[in-house]
Amino acid sequence: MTESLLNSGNVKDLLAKVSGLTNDAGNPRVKQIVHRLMSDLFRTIEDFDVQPDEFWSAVSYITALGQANEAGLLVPGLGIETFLDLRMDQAERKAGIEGGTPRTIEGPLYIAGAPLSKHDARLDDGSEQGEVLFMDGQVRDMDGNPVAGAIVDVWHANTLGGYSFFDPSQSKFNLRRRIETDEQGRYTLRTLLPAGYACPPEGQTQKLLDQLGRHGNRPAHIHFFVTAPNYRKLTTQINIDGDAYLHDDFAFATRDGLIPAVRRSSDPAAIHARGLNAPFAEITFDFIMHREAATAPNTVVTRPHAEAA
Ligand code: MBD
Ligand code: FE
Repeated sequence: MTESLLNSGNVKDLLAKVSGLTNDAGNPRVKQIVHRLMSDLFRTIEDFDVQPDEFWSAVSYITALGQANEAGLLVPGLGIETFLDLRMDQAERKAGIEGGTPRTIEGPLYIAGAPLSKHDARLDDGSEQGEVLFMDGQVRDMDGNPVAGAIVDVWHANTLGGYSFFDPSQSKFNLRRRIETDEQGRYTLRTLLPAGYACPPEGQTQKLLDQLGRHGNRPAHIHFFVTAPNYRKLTTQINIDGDAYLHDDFAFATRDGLIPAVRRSSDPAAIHARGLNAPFAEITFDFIMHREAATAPNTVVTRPHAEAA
């Protein structure tokens, strides 16, 4: 057994200098975290006897990941976004905040600035055929009071699993809307049932997933940000029940309480009443929000969001 280089004074000094621990400038927290990360990386290289060609293939991988704008896709694929959610849940429990609609990850495909309407919106631009979905629900607080004027910011994929903006074949803000709740805290919407998302098969995220023996599929889902003044921002999704990947999500976002019943309606009178000519689906989903609390971490996550040009 060769002795550990990591325990040698030389490498300890190297890591301290690398991380700026030997100077008085910079940011102390960044220094400590970089020191931990670099120490763990060096240890991994040593423990697994990582060869130079293996190491440089990892550098190429990270370069290509960034160039393909897939860093935000690999993060949920590696469970990191879910881990951040679990930590937020834990911090809230500590602050006495429990229950309400469970949070789940935002994912990388939100676009800010979708059209805003009052109480009701149609999300699809009418260019696609698919199963029409009517959704409705109420935003309430933990005491059961309706939250009037809440903004339900909703986004989802089309029937091919693609998101507008990222899929240039779709119209601007297709399947993306912001809906303001009415006096009873209610919202309604009309859209098309989405298909599940799959990582680009030739992409960098899928390349690593292949090495892990994993698929890159998500069950069909609909994303929401729900916000209202003096309430904690809720970031969540619902899953479409019955999807083959419902409990096998590559992004680990499925949670109990986020799989509402899908009611199918094929009654001719009901179809006619909706102005349709084919069976449709309905989902009712209420959002239960917590009042803002100074003792719990902010739920407004600052991360770059593209804005449609
Ligand atoms: C998605 O639609 C998504 O929601 C996540 C988390 C990752 C990739 C695609
Ligand atoms: Fe998504």
